[in-house]
Amino acid sequence: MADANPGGFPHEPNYIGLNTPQRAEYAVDDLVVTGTIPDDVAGTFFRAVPDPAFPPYVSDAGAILSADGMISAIRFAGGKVSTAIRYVGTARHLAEQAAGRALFGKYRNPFTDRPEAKSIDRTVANTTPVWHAGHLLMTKEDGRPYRVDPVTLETLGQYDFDGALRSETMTAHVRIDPETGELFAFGYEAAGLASTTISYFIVDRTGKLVREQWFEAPYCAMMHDFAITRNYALFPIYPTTADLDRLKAGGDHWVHHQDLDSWLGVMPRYGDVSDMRWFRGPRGVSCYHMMNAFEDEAGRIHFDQCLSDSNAFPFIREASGIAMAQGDLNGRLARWTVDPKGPGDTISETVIGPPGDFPVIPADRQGRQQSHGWMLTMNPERRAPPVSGGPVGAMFDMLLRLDFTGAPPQALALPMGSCFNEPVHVPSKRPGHQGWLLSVVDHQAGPDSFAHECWIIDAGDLAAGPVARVAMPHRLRPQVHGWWAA
Ligand code: V55
Ligand code: FE
Repeated sequence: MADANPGGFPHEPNYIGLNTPQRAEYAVDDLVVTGTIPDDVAGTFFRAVPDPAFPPYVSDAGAILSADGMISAIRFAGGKVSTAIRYVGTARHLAEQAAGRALFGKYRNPFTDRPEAKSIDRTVANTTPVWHAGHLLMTKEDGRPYRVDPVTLETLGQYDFDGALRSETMTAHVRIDPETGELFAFGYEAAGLASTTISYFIVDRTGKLVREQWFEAPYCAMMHDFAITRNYALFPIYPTTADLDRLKAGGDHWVHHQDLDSWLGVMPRYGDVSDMRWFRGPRGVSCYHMMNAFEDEAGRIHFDQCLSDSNAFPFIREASGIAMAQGDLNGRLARWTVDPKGPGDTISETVIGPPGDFPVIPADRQGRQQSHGWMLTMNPERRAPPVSGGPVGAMFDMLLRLDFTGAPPQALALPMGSCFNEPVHVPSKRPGHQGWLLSVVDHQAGPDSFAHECWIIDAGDLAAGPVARVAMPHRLRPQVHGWWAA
């Protein structure tokens, strides 16, 4: 086990409370379970849990996004549960381990690195564990993924699809077609820091990269997620932008622009990037995660996203001189509708859900119209501050099931001092059953007192509360994304 003393870290929001560095690798079997684990829940809940191994030498509010990737596994087998967590052995992490101190400076600004860091790949592989074609990849949108052994959690090296990938980057939000098993992905800043080049690539169900194309974005934007339908690939561009001269001057990677247009790039998913059509969206909006996208019978495309009127991350608004409070962002689940064959470049927006993030649908609805989905939100009736933590600074305390066929929403609200991490969906083998949601729930009892449980919730009956709770053996920092591997 690594030294778990967080000494040397600054007393700043990124390093205190729920965000306190843990720096501990471990494996623990036979976790204590309360309730009954459903038979359907047999497999591994992989989680990306960033944790800084060394105190920073620069002041950087964005450091919450550049903590070293750790891969956490919660395994369910025969009614027993075990867990393990390990650092991803990135080139950056290994170099800092060897040096015994931080070598890399501000979030996504290599010009702030120490001289020894020059020419060492600086991605931290901390965002999503992606399971596809028997490969477990730890991803981060600023670089190429790292391959991790799904059993030992040992890092097998950086992954370029057997030499086939040209892009310098790959998104942490891939989309897997439920019928073809193909993985659709992209990378922005694909041709280098602050470049406007985007790669778009397809990996077949055996893990072979079969096609990669490059195209130019209207400007260099933070493209955190994208979407597919049966026939299209959809690339949203929101006006959070990077600039090489600002980076060279030691500045922030991202500045948000309230007065710049957003865009949705639409192309046939097996087509040529020269067929891309750009639809113009509202100015100044921002989104991290899409719930889904699909085509209707008339051939129109619907694109469902957790949208807000500015960037949801306070440190990015601050760097941009934008004085908007979190509560004034007008968050909403927004459906953008475009006609890929019609004239014009306009997007029409319909609000289909409340503010929130971490949207989830059943994997077999990817790219198809979803009848329901789940997401996290803030309990509008909570009378006390939320738990502090994560990149927004406040953790979600309510799980929602939204029904798009007309049924009322369902909610599971946590008591004060508790919060959800992003759930994963586990399908059920029982016909008609909507499956299960797994989420690590953090409980805060005092400024530095936290306990964590993995909850298993009936995805069709949220209000019933967890059917099983697994006590996690150690303190955990906030998770970014998770993945269920049966
Ligand atoms: C996000 C997370 C990131 C990142 C960019 O949740 C955006 C959004 C954990 O890393 O680098
Ligand atoms: Fe994300």
